[in-house]
Amino acid sequence: MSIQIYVNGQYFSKEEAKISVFDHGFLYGDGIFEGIRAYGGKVFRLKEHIDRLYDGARGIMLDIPLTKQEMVEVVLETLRKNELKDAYIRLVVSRGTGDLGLDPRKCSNPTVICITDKIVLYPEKLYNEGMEIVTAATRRNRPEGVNPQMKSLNYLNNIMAKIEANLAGAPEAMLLNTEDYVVECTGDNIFIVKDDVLITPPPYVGILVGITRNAIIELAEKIGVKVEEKVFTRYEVFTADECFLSGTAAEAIPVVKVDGRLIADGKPGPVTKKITGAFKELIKTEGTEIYPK
Ligand code: PXG
Repeated sequence: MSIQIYVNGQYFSKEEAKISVFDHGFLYGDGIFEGIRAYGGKVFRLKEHIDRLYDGARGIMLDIPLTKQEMVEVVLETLRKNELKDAYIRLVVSRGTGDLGLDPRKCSNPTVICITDKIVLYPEKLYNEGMEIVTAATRRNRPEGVNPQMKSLNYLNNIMAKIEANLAGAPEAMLLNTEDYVVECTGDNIFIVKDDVLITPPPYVGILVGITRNAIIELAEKIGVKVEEKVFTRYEVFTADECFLSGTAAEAIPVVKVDGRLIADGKPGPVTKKITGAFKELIKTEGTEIYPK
């Protein structure tokens, strides 16, 4: 059976789900999106994802034609139509169909899309043994421009860094901001551990404030790991005791080598293991039921 995709209130097969070539999401990357996960029939932190979507819409002055509650229903209904319990969910809201000019006033109806599908993860080996990442020469775009806090459809900054990762044969690339501080990776937030303190960059340096990142900060505090949101440099990653990445797709994944430098002994560390384990428990217990009893 082909998957059913929500487009502006109707469901279409993968082959039939289409948008206009005049959609400004396509022409200009004018829009926003979300990547969400469902585990065992429960959608993880759905409210937080919907809130971030609507915050991004406010940032680009896009009026989403649905209430937040209606958007929640779109997500749940699309999952039900596809009979999914474990899934990756992609919400996209674009400016909609306009003319060839930039002016968003020419776009009267935003396009709303919800795609739900099975998830493809990093290979299991990377979770057990950790992965190797590289620093991209491409810098994270400045918050004064397209603020990284908005999950905008303009992902070229991240894609260019991803190409650098691909060229280096690494699954992820670490990005610095224009002040040389580490900010995040192309599709993941970054954490280091130094002297038993968990450190991650603060939002203002230019990161997507990850839903997974926030969950990990909460978990760490709960299990007695001290957390600090502060800036750090590439050198502090090389000399960290531990490093890991977080994201909806990747969950929490250890990093054991950066630009050829082993992190400590090159094995996933104890804090990383504790947090990864706690996160695996959290996703089992928490979430919005797709099929309420
Ligand atoms: N930073 C960036 C730039 C992201 O795009 C995260 C951090 C993690 O945020 P969450 O809320 O998911 O914990 C993301 C999320 C992919 C892919 O293919 C990843 C994301 C978006 C789209 C695709 O890996 N990112």
